[in-house]
Amino acid sequence: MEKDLKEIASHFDTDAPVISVNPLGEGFINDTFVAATDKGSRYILQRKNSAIFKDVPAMMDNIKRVTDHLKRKISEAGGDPMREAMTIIPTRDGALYYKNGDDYWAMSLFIENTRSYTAATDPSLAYQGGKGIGLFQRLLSDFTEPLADILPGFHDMRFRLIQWDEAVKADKAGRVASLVEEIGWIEARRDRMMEFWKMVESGVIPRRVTHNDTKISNILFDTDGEVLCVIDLDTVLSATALNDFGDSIRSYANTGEEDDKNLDRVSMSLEMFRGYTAGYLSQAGDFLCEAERDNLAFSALFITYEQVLRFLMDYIDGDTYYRIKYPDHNLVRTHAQYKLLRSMEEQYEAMRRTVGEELSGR
Ligand code: GN1
Ligand code: MG
Repeated sequence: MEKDLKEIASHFDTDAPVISVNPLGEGFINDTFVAATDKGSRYILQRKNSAIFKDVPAMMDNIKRVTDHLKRKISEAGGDPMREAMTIIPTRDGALYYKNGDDYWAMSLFIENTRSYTAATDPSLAYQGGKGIGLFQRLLSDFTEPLADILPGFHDMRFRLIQWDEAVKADKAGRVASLVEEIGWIEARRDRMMEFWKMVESGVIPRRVTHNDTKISNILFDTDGEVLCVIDLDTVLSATALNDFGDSIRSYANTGEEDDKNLDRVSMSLEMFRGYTAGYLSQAGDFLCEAERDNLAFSALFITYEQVLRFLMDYIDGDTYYRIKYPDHNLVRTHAQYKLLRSMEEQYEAMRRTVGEELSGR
């Protein structure tokens, strides 16, 4: 395996020969490795999941155009484009990916001397994360060339509910009969979720270039705690900015793990919510329209609901999408995310108030 991985890495335009390749991180979708050269330089090597990303070339083209734009803007503002944005490393033939059999591989520069987290440890970290995503969206607010829609229907509630209805009907893994209560959680909220989604469909809530997978592990922080760089750009798409905000809250403000078996640990921390909101608005406050501001708090409920739906749907389908570590992992994830959703619902008025305070305090 190591030998094959080195062979794969050798196709990319690294500054020196790669001498080792080791696994990194815990992604649910792609396989990620660190490749090191005999000069000491390091690179991220990824096998993209082509069952999920059906058009890896178009995805890599999106990422390249977005990172080029970010780098231009970062340089103009006097920042360091090699540390504050991802750098895609092409193959020696100048392609953005290397195809080996059915597998697509891509490489980027490893950004040294950074910190990453799987959970927010204090509100100032949440503030920095919010600032990072707000800045990411702001720097891309003048990116006007269309991006390829490489994941049709990704955060589209109408599409997700169609998929959901089909999954429940097909009952591929024979699990539906045991999931009456969980299925009820989805059904009870579908109208409210569609009410929100219709505002996106009608354009009342605009589409922008957004990240679409803003959990805390997808941001690198500097060693002094400042936000540095947004990574994992596979899902960069034209979508609502609220998806990014909501998905961040789902991640930063959860007092437990995404797949916590101990539901007593899971709740939404209003303090983390405030921290993230303040950081996000420090960058995004000026470009968000009225309807976006008004729905910031709701977007956290929306994306958490979507995540309950996606984990449960994958469990119903027989675990074909998300990588699982044990047989009922997707059901455990479903329960943990539902507990988080309930906690958000209980605190919804306080969340709205907090957004209002942070907006007026700017
Ligand atoms: C997946 O692969 P990873 O961990 O970055 C998923 C996200 C989910 C997330 C749940 C393309 O992200 O949408 O929110 O898991 N990515 C895709 O943690 O489906
Ligand atoms: Mg991802």
